[in-house]
Amino acid sequence: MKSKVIPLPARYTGTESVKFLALTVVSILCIMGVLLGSGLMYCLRHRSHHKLKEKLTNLGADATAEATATYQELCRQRMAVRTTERPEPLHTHTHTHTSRISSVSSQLSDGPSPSPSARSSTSMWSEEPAQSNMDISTGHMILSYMEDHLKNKNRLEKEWEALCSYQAEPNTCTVGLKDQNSKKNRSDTVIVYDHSRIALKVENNHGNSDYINASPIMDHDPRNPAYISTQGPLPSTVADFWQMVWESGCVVIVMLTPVMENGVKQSYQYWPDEGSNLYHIYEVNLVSEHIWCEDFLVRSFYLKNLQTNETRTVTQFHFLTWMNQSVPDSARTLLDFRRKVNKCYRGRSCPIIVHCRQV
Ligand SMILES: *[C@@H]1O[C@H](CO)[C@@H](O)[C@H](O)[C@H]1NC(C)=O
Ligand SMILES: *[C@@H]1O[C@H](CO)[C@@H](O)[C@H](O)[C@H]1NC(C)=O
Ligand SMILES: CC(=O)N[C@H]1CO[C@H](CO)[C@@H](O)[C@@H]1O
Repeated sequence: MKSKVIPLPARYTGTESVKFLALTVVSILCIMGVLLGSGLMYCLRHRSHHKLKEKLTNLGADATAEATATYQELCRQRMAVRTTERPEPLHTHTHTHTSRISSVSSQLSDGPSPSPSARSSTSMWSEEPAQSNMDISTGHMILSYMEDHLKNKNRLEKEWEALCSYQAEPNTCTVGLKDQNSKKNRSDTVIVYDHSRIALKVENNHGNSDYINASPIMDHDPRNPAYISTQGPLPSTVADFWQMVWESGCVVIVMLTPVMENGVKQSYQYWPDEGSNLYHIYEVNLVSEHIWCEDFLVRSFYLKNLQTNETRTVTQFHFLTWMNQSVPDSARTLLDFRRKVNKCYRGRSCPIIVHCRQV
């Protein structure tokens, strides 16, 4: 029995081992191919990353401004992999470019909001909608734009001068200059154009007027403004202001000036210190005041129309350190502020009312 059985498995094993050998060789070739391919890809990506980093470093040597350094830092972080769940040092991520793309979609979904103390530089960009499109080629584009600016140092200034001499057409301000309206302007240099102003409902106005110094700013929808820019309310226009908030359906107010600066009033405080205040038929209740950092805070108001008994919650984002005739110290803080506003506003279609002192 044994002598008959043994040759069979032996023959069988023989053909099998040839098959196995062939299979092994093929698999090894395949694996080597894959390894080579991915190695090549890694090298290419690494090189392009490296080039970019070199460019960034060169830029740094070139430009002295602190703003440039901040920008570089932001760019670097942008290029780096950010998985907010893994707060590891940034530089360890720089080469795992491929995993970044897959992680982007997960970041876009509404994750838990970062706590105020966790204002890490990486989380700062994570909720930007533009994120999904930001890749290495966009990075290159931004860089070349910046390089261009560094080469033509006065280009920005020229653009600014051109912008300042620009006059919109038509540019009449007859409504804002009327006797009964001019006292409602904070300054005679910044008055709404007749063709683009917010008109209040006369029947709901305490002075039977439709005038407020405020302009709609359109984005993609020509019928509904994305923003309304206005002046910091005066004591005499605060009821008009809340009427505009009510009638425009606004739920987010962005205030970019401190109330007081060097003893000079920048804007009338149009909300109560605590409890509620009545401005004509608009009752404003201060619900909460959340001091996010020394640069900005967030207030929540309960707004009630006493004529209809309807109510609404309004959130005010108040930036405290953008001083008169200057720019904010930290671009990062301003971007952080902007991100908070966008996050609160996301998915809504009503205009954001934004004001500093004059507009
Ligand atoms: C609003 O509420 C008050 C008090 O509850 C009531 O007297 C009044 O009739 C209400 N007005 C409307 C328009 O519902
Ligand atoms: C703004 O700053 C300028 C110059 O620093 C000053 O003359 C002016 O009075 C300031 N205005 C207000 C409203 O603080
Ligand atoms: C408060 C106030 O009256 N502000 C100004 C509004 O605009 C006119 C000119 O149209 C100025 O004279 C006012 O001082």
